[in-house]
Amino acid sequence: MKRIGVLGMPMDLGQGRRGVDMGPSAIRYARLQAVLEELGHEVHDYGDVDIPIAESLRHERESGGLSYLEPIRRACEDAIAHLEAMPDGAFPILLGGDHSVAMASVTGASRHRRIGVIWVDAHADFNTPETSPSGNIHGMPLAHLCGLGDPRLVNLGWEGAKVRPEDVVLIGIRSLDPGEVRLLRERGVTVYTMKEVDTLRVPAIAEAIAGKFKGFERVHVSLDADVLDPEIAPGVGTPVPGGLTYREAHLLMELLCDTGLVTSLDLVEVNPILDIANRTARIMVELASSLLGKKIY
Ligand code: 5AB
Ligand code: MN
Ligand code: MN
Ligand code: MN
Repeated sequence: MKRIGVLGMPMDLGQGRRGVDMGPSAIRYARLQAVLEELGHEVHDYGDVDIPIAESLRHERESGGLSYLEPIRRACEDAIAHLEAMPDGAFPILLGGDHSVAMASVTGASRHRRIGVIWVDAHADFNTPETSPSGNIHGMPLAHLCGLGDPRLVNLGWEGAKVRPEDVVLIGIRSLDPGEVRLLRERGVTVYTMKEVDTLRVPAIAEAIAGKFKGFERVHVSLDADVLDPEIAPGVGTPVPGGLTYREAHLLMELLCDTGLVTSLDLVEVNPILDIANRTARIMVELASSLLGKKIY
C-alpha cells in the first residue's frame, strides 16, 4: 500500500497546440483516484496548481526564443513547493499538462538524492534553446533537468542539474531533432528507440533498467501519452506513428512495478480536444494502475 499524492498542472504554455491544459481533468474523469484506491492505495488529491491561461499572457509569449518561459518557470516553482509539502514517503503523481511540468516533478523527487529517470516518450525532450526547432519548452525539460540550456530553467527549485545524464533512460523514442541526437550521445544518455523495443523487446529493456537503477533510492517515471501508438491514443498534440502497442506499454509498467524501484510518476501530454471519448486519458489511468500494482491473477 502506498500513500499517493496527486497534483495537477493544467498547463499548455509549453507547446504549440492548445488543449493539454485539460489533461488533469480528463485523467481525473477517467477515475484515477478510484482505480488506485481499488488497488488498496491511500490517495490524496491536492488539486491543481494555479496556472494562467495563454490568452491572458500574450505579452509574455516571447522571451528570448523560449515561449512563455516566465509563466512556466513560476508554475514549476509553485508545483515544486506543493510536491515538497507532501508527506515523507508519499508517491507523487503529477498530472500534466505539457511535458514541461516534469521539470517540477523531477526536481521535487531529486532533492539531496541521486535519482534515476525513466522517460517514456516518442520524443527525447532534450532540446536546449539553441537546438530547439520550435521554441516550445515541452521539447526541452529533460535537457534542463540535466543542467543544459537556460539557467532560469536549469536552476528551478535550486541551483544546478537535478539528474545526471547517465542516470536517464529513454524508451519509445522515434522522433529526434539533430541537436538532440548530438547532445544525447555526448552526455551518455541511454536511449531505447522503437528499433530497440522491436528487437530487444520490453522484458529485456525492463531487466536492463532494473539492473541500472538497483540500489537507487528514487526512480521517477515520466510517461508522455504520445509514446503510445496514435491508433490507440489519439488524444495527443504531437502524434508520431509506430508507437508502443497497448500490451507493450502495459508490460513495461507491469515489469517496472515488479522492480519495486519506482517512487514517482508523471502522466502528461493528454490532449482531450484531440481525443476520442477520453480514450487516451483512460489508457493513461490503466497504465498508472499497472505501474502501481494491478495484478490480473
Ligand atoms: B513532447 C520537438 N522535438 O522540440 C520540439 O511532446 C517536439 O513533450 C517536442 O515530447 C515534443 O519542438 C515534446 C519537435
Ligand atoms: Mn514529452
Ligand atoms: Mn512526446
Ligand atoms: Mn507531446
